[in-house]
Order: sequence, then structure tokens, then C-alpha cells
Amino acid sequence: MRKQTRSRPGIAAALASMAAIFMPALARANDWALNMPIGVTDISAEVYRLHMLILWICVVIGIVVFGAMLYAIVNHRKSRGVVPAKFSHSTRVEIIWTVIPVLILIGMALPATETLVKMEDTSGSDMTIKVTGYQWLWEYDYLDEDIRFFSRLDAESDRARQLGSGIDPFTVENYLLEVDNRMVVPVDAKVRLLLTAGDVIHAWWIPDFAVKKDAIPGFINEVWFQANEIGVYRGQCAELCGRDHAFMPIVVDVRSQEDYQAWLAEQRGDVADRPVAAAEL
Ligand SMILES: [Cu+2]
Repeated sequence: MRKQTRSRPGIAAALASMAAIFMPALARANDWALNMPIGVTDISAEVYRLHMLILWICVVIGIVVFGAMLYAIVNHRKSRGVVPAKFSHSTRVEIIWTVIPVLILIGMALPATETLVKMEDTSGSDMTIKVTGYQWLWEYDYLDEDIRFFSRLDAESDRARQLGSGIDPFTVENYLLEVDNRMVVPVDAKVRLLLTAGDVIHAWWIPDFAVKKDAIPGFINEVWFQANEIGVYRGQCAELCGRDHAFMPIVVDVRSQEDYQAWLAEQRGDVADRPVAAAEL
């Protein structure tokens, strides 16, 4: 007996109202920054493409799996008098539902591995900066340039974060995402970072570079980036490292080669005068 499904207009209306709610939200997703950034390096663009490829593969799998479930639930329901099949084993089905996921996984693993290999390849770098995480600041040591300095949360954010400071954090530009001394690098240069830590595990993370790696005491981790665009890029420590974990941002200032050289000259000139550079932890 096939019952007429009177609820269909109801379902359609529900779907339509859900679409009305979510579609504008999806259209504004970029404003919300719900997705990961495309970033400013070749690797970050590749990571983004990989992420989208795998997202859409998952969406298709989700639609197929939940669509099949929904179809079976609606069309083979007990109230329709459907009698369940009694078989408990089907070699053919088991082969199919093993082989198809394996092929899908291989299809995802191949491009992912290709990108991972590129991310790990620090060869041919133009410069090396040793990055050390401390509770709760970063130290940048330009190994080829004899420049070394600490990078802490900027004073304005630091004041605004204090209880009873009377400063509205919303009025502070780049609140908790600004530092006193930024890491400065030239555009289009392959920058190799040697990451370590002086106390507990931290993690150096700049979303626009698709770089996120742990800085571990006693270990050196390597990462690299090559920014294609001049600009200021912000990130944070991404490993819960203690009380002030949220207050050790990372800011990388990518400059033209000329501006970078000017910055280098400036640093070399007054490096000894800067208290943070002279300080030892
Ligand atoms: Cu940290």
C-alpha cells in the first residue's frame, strides 16, 4: 500500500526556509572569515585548494550517504508494509564498500602528500631566522645578520587586557594581535624558520602563510614561507602554553627588498641600544 505523502509540501517549505536562513549566511561566509584564508604564499594557496577539494569530496560523500539513508528511511518504512530482507552477508557489497573508500582515500592522499612534501622542503632558503618561544613572548634571531630581539604583546593591548584598565578593547586596533617588535622579512624571499622553545611547548602560527608548527624545548623544528605580497600578517601562539598563552601574538612585516635592507641597517645601527635585544632570559 502506498500512502500519499501529504507532508511533502511541508518538507519543501521547511527546506526553503532553511535555505532562506543559511544561503545568505553562506554568501557572507567570506565576511565572517569562516573559511581558511587563501593567504599570500604559493603553499597557502595550495593548502586552500586542497582543503576545498577535500571539503567538496566530503560534501558529495555526505549527500550520497545521507541521501541513500533518507531514501531508505522514507521509502522502506514499516508503515508502508515493507518487509526487511533477511540476508546477513554479501561479498559483492563488502568488496564495493571497501574498494570505493580506499580509492577515495588514495585520491585524497596523493595531492595531500605532494603538498606536505613541499611544505617540508626547506632547501634553497634565502635566509634563516631562529624563533624561540617563551612564556609569553617570542625571540627572533636572524642567524645570518647578527640581529636578535624579543617580540611581545604591544603595550596598548597589554593595558587594555588588564582587569579594570578602563580601556575598551574594541577601541584598540589589532587588539591582542600587535607586538612591540615585528619580525621583518623581504617579499619573495624563502625564509627558513628554526623553531624551538625555552620553557614549554609553543606553536608559531601565521594563517596567511599556512605555517603552524610546534616550538618544543630541546628540539628544532623547521618550517619555511615565501610571502608573495608586501603586507603585515598576524598570527598567534597555537599551543596552550600557560596563563598568558593568549597574549603572545606573532606579527610578520613583509617588506620590499629595499625596505628590508633599510630595516636591517637600522637594526644593526641601534641593536645594542635596544633593551629588549640586550635582555637575556
Ligand atoms: Cu605559547
